[in-house]
Amino acid sequence: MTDARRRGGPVADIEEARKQFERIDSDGDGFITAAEFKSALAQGGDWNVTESVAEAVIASRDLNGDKVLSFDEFWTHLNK
Ligand SMILES: [Ca+2]
Ligand SMILES: [Ca+2]
Repeated sequence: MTDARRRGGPVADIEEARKQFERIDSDGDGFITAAEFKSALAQGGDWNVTESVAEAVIASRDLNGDKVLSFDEFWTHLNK
């Protein structure tokens, strides 16, 4: 986080974003599903996230309505 602060902008680091995306996308198909998002959060210690919460988060970031997040959608959200 200190790196991003040193650069001083709200623009996220695309390399970091890609790593984060790939960590969440556990089956590596290039899309994040609600189930993948939920287990990523659980691995981060956030066991309170239910499937429906994960679905709502995905839906709020899903630009084309296919119920999964592509890297573009993930990236767009980070840069909002
Ligand atoms: Ca996936
Ligand atoms: Ca989508």
